[in-house]
Amino acid sequence: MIRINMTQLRLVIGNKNYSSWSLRPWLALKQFGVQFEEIRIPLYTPETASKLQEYSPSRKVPVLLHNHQIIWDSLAICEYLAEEFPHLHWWPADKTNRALARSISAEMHSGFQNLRQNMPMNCRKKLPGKGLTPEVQKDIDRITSIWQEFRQKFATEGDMLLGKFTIADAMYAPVVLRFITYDVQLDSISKKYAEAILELPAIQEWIQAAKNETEVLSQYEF
Ligand SMILES: N[C@@H](CCC(=O)N[C@@H](CS)C(=O)NCC(=O)O)C(=O)O
Repeated sequence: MIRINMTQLRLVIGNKNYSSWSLRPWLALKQFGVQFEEIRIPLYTPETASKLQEYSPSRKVPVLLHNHQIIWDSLAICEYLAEEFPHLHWWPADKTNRALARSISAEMHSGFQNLRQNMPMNCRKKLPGKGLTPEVQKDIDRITSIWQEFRQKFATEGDMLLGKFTIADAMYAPVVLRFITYDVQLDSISKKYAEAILELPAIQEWIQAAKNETEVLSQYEF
């Protein structure tokens, strides 16, 4: 049964060590200074299905609960937040740049399956070289070509993909954490962008919380 008694923003997430989709809206909320309550449901336990069922129509995380509304799926949640708090500029103000930001966000949301499958997010671990198949390298090459193109284009406007932090950065932040875990070799521009993401206080907070978690999901450990 879906709980409908809700007036504040609440974000339902999975394990911080493993749930890359949860990190995306969580990071965007933190970056834009929006207060929210966090509901963490550890994934793949005997209780997970019944707990997810309480909140999530898709039985997946993340889910946002706000003003009697349930919004699920990371990108839909970010889009909802952008409409709900427009003064915070979750997307670039310029229409052309907004379309670019949306294009790379959608590309992340619907693609890079080889990377996702072979290099699952695991903030606690260091697994240099693991999972690096030729198909994964193709995903990495596409991601770093996006980072290079955007960082060169918006170099004078800030350290993030389109200068200031936008939803596009929230979408790519988990990739930065994967690149660190698997020690993926990066060109200098991509390395600098990865470092800028890693320096965000909210990312540090997430990593620290992930390290404090005790659940171990064997399917994401090699
Ligand atoms: N397209 C969804 C993907 C959500 C997703 O796959 N979430 C995973 C955790 S990262 C999940 O809830 N898995 C639980 C399950 O599949 O039972 C999004 O963008 O939010």
